[in-house]
Amino acid sequence: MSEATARAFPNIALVKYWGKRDEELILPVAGSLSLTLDSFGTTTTVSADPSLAADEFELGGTHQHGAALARVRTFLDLVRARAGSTTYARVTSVNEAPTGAGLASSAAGFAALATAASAVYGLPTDSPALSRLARRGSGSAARSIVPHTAIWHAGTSDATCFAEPVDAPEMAMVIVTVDQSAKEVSSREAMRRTAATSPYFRPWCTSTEESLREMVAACRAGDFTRIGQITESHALRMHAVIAGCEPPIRYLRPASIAVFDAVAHLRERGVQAYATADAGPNVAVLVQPGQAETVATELTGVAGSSRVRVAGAGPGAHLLPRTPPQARAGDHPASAPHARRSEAGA
Ligand code: 2P0
Repeated sequence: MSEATARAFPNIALVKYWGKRDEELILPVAGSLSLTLDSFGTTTTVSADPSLAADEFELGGTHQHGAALARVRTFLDLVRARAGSTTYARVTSVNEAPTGAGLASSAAGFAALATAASAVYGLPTDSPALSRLARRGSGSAARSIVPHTAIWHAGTSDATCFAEPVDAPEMAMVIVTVDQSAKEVSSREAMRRTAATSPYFRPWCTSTEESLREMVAACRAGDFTRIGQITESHALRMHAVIAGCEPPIRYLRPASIAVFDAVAHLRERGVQAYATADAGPNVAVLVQPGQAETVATELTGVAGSSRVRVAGAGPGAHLLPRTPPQARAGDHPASAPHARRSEAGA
């Protein structure tokens, strides 16, 4: 096959990945667990073309240069080396995640790229193989290969380090955007600095494995309350180990903390909601699907949050049939992102 198109979605970690024990292979210091979303997908087409003198990468209609292009080329070099191919490719990607929404576009991006490139270059397309390959582009992409709830095993080698599904109750996320500006320190750089300078890094590694074991048990038991409690604690622990860096890094802003407080206030009123945040100021709130709209309404406008969106659990990365672009617009029609504008942000 000389051309393939794949689609993948971002994921939000309930037990976070923060730190690598192998930078080259992207092996994490501990396992993690996440919810793949049904919104803000990335669609990527890979076309192998013998006439190309180098790989090309277009994102959202703009030709990419510099670091973004280099990262895609490095990834395709790995694919070609495994496939025994010397043919370059044109990569065309469209990312539906709103800029600055705090949704990990690299996870969806490399999950879609791994899926499409594996089809084009004839690499294995089973889920563990795709997860291992996507991981080499961006660690969290290993989890976006998997639908709904994914556990990413830290493993002990490339072969044993991949994500797979884990049984869990139905869950949804309310995404609260409090700041749309780009983060000052990339998560890749911040992970390095955390490992090198934060005195809390060792306990972070051991306690994350413990949190993961507890989280898997809570997921299998369908214990949403315990899942939520671990989610919120683990997110704050990640921000604590990051804050311990030198020089320090602080991703949460006063507005982020205000959302955490609003979520705690909802719990006092009996609403099951638990906050988490990645390497940025925006907050994702874990809820049961039936309460997503209520929680979204309650959080709209908190601390000047500009947008509140609801996302459900979504599919793993998958190839799209070769159809004209118009027909693809209806992919996952039941899961279109629900966006609402707050009074404050409108
Ligand atoms: C996570 N994050 O578990 C954590 C929580 C951000 C905070 O995975 O260096 O972009 O490409 O492997 O995958 C972001 O890390 O980092 C991330 P690389 P990646 O979702």
